[in-house]
Amino acid sequence: MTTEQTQSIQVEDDRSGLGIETLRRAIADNLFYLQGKWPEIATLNDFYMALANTVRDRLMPRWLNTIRNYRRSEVRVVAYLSAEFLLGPHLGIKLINLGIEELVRQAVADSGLALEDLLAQEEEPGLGNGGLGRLAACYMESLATLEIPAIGYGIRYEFGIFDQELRDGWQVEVTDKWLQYGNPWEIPRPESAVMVRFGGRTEAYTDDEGAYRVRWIPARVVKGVPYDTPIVGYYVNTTNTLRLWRAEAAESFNFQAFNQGDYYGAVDQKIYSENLTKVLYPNDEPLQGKQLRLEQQYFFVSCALQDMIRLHRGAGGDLRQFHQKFAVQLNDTHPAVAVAELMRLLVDEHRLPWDAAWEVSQSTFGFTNHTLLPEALEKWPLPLFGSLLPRHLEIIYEINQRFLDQARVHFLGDSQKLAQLSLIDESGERYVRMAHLACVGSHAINGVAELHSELLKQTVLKDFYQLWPQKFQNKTNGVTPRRWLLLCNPRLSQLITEHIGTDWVCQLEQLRQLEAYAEDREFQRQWRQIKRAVKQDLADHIQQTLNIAINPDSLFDIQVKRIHEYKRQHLNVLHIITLYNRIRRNPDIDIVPRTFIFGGKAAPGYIMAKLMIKVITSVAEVVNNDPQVCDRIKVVFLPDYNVTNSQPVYPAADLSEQISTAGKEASGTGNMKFSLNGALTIGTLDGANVEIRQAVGAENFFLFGLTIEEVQQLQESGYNPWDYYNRTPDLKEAINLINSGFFSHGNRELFKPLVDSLVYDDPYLLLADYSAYIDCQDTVGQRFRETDTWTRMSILNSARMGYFSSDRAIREYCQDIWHVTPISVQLKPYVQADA
Ligand code: 9GP
Repeated sequence: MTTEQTQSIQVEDDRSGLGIETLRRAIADNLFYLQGKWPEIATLNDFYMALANTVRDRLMPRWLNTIRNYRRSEVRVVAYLSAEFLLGPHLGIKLINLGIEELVRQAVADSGLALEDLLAQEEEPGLGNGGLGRLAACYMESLATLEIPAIGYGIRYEFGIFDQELRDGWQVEVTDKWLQYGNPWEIPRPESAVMVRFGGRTEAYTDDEGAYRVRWIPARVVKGVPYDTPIVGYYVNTTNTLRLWRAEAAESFNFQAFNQGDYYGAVDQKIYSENLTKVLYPNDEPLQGKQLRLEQQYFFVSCALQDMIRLHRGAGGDLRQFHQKFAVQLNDTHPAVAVAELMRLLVDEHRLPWDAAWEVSQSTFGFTNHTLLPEALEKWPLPLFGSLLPRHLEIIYEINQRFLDQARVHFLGDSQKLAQLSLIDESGERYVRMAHLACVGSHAINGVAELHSELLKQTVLKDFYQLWPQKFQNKTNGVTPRRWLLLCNPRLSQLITEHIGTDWVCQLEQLRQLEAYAEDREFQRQWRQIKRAVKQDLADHIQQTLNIAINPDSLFDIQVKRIHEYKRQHLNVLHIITLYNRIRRNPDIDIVPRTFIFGGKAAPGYIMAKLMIKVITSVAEVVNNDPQVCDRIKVVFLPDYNVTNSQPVYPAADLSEQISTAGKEASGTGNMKFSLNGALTIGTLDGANVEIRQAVGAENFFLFGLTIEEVQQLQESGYNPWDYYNRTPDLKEAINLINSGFFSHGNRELFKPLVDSLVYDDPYLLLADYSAYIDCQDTVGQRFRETDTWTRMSILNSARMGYFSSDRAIREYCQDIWHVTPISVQLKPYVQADA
């Protein structure tokens, strides 16, 4: 978009000007009036805040005009309910999506500053753990770009995912303080606060018309205050809202207690309430007994549904048509209690008959499952659930009874099947099964990659699939090309645009035109030159921050993601040690120099994952300081892996490690970001790897390892890792070296739990996949030496990744689940009377 075009849609308002001098003055004004500073005493952060507010002003007309659309009664709005939104830094993507990056860069330069320095000031909102939260962020961006009316609902955690520091090679968690300097991207809306109840009891009564009803008498009430963040689409006016809720005390100061001299008691309620949205729960930890987590889930779901009902009624809507106004997506089981809450609101508060309310609810909800891991399928102990949400438990019983009556007809005489389907797990201690509640209450259920969706039907949701095959769908994940190519890899983006034009940014399939250049010597040379330059940037960063010198011409072999046994970072470590042993055995051996780069956080309570970090950093210490090998192997652990830190990493990869045990990774999205940026993948047939391999071509993907069927067979036939250990000399040598204390200053105890788990148990089959992995890595090394072949494969990877755009995924959700259509937003000056 040209400057003229950008300007032609501005409203007549003195804060939307985009001239360079106007922008420079706006930054100076904001510095003075909002930050209360003049340039000489302003910090870089002051300038960042001034710039952020300048940009925010410029998106305001789009945002307000978009909000006007939600209010139109005939417009169906997507409501994406997610306990996590991992947005990443705002400023960079907003500049790109508004098409004003170069103008702002110049205005900032005219103020004597560098845009990059201001971008680096932003504390990203780390309101998510990893893939699931980041997916929600990609989807919000695509919804806006595709001009779909949508609202994201979630929690405004005061403390997001912890910051990770490394001390002596161990992960240390440090509190995230993303709000410490204020957040220019949000607007609190206290006037739209809602009340959320907890605990207490229920009581039956007869209403004025003689009908039997139930009322809920809560033990306490918390106020939910919305904070709105604009999500700007790419070169469109649509700017959707992410509405995050903060808990506050309904009455923040208890004067009765204060007057009686109980000063601390007087603020108790405030502290209790605010605790609710204090901190994000790290995943990968057992949830049972974590009452606060259930409180968080119910809190934001109740806020969201009350908000939607208010909006619907405000537009004159009838609650029997609520589902025509809103398509609500449940992002995993975290918001599943919404099914019971909507029923409560419709039946108890708005007096709809049960059957009508149930029809509305089922037509409203869709449910996305993101994992097959049993420990992540939420279930809440009945006593905990009942004491916190007594009315919801009654409603769930009622839903269950009606559901089981229906299922009974289908599975005549099969009481075991009914027990398996029930919303209540009664096999031992009793639990509410949240995935079952989500399935029963939704009209559509989807997995996040083809393989995962199939496995859902065969395993965890098998019984539901038998009952309702028509409800099941697949929606393979996608990532937004704006952040994950255009923003994070400007050099490559420019090269692509020079050859195929700009359409790829919104139609990623257009990348296929690059296939024509895959053999072109000059294009290959430019492609390589860019990869070399971004690798050099990362190498410089690593040198500056970690004081490790790495060779930009070495093969950058990267594994960045949460640390988890199923993701098998320790298999990668076994390969490093194998190479190390080869060099020690034969110092003149000719191997391709490699830099192994890791990044990722371990859940604070996941001891084995933390030990995996320690083993990586310990191997790094030895290898990087061994003069015999350190010009051929380097190992780097990048601390505090988050969205900001990940952006320079994907473009710099030669090799992307996607090596989970087959059947464990639902999809993965990092795999897509790497491949889009021209990395080749070494991977198993797991999650979206399967589809990535199909898309890029088997010859452009390094496949290894057991298939799901082979994993199952091996486990059923009695897998014995000890045998693999004994009969594979290189493996034995690598494991023995860890066990000997070689990497732990002679301490043989340190890694014993990790080694014992591998040789005696190995639930994720590292030892069974080891040989195939090493062989495949040897092929990678050979292929990397064939520079032209490697470059061609790299180009073809990018060229064929079009399918994995979040725009494609969102179009599918819109068509198959939400039944919503785009509506373009007209920019009118914001006039009160028209609102
Ligand atoms: O583990 C999955 C990951 O494979 C997937 O890409 C992501 C987005 O769909 O969701 C992750 N699941 C969770 O974080 C928790 O269920």
